Amino acid sequence: MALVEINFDGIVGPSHNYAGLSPGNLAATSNAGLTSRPREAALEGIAKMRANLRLGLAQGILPPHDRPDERWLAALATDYGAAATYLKAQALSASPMWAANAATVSPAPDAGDGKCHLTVANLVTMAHRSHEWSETLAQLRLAFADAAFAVHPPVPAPFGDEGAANHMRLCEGHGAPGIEIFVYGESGGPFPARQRRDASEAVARAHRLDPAHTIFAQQSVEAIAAGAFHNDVVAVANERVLFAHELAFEDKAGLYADIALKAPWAEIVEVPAHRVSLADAIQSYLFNAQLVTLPDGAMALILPGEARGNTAVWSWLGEMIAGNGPIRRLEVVDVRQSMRNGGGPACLRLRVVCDPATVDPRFLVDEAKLDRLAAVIEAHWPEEIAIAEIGDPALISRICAARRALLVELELIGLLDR
Ligand code: SUG
Repeated sequence: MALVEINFDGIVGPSHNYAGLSPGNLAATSNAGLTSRPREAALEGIAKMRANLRLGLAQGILPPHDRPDERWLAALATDYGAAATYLKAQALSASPMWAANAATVSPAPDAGDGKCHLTVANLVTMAHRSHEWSETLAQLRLAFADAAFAVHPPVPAPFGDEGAANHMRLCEGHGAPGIEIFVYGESGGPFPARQRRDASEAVARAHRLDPAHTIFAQQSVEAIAAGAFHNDVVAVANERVLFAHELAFEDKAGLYADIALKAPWAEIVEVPAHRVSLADAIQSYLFNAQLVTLPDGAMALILPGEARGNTAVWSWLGEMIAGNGPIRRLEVVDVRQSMRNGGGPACLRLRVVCDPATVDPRFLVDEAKLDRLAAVIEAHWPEEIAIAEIGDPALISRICAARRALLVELELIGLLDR
């Protein structure tokens, strides 16, 4: 079977809320305190997956984590009842929905041992995300238990690693060997740089990548300062195309020269800052689109509605499509609830290039399964969470029951006993 790209979307958990936990993520901090709509959020995610299936793309899921994370609170010698309010919020966050931060993935053709490698991200920079890794590891070990895969535990602290959001792959076709670009940050701006070069280098070594086909590039300090807390807010790659903002990288000329050397067939589609400012790129999440290859070979950009709502972005995209570039089609999806926490279409998915027959089928979906998941969400997910409700025991039991119902539907109830 040929290798195909499967997008594994994080299902938005029943505890989705706006606690404003991520400094440097402007959407999350500016929406802090809003009332969230978990049911709507999860159904928006299901609708996005359905739309992608209808485009002929392969689709998988990663279920929500156990929230509140009592294991983490126990390690802090407390529990949900007794914990300080900020710890409650950090223990309850539905942040595992952003599957692009679950792991870094190197497909088999790039690895020295011919396996598809996944390294779980440690997410150590943000407290509410620092405890995701253990359940992510448990899920990935189940989903990718086949000998075709090697699933690695996270790089140790303090070397921050935020997974595929800071990693891009260029190749002539998904199943062909490619070059892998790891984008790291250096401190300097007002916000934390979440991806450390040491972590990226450790992941590349663990994945047995050929240094001749690997690039480490620094994200621009200016982009981080403007609110690009991950590279995937200012750049995205698919097969031979890199789609990036002019100000995404600290040493753009050096990176482009390295790409020309290591991947001479690559095409760079750059959006100039005089057409789309960094602020517009970040507000609209233009680059947090899913750049995908459709079954007919054409490339499509799956954009959040906010990109259509931004005049500078939409007019640039209109001209791009009218021209003769490699990206031929625009698809717009509504993931507004996730966007308010700084998570666009690309944040919600982890790309894995593999033979689908080697993946545990419980992690793959078709439309019929999505219908069943939507029914569980309709029946169990809270309609709203007001920020003052975060300590409410009735809400907590509802959140736990909702997740349990979903795991039963997915036949993944074993995840409860991890
Ligand atoms: O890590 N938001 C996430 C958004 C992650 C987006 N992912 C990618 N760009 N790939 C983050 O900042 C906000 C949660 C809160 O504040 O409750 C949050 O964690």
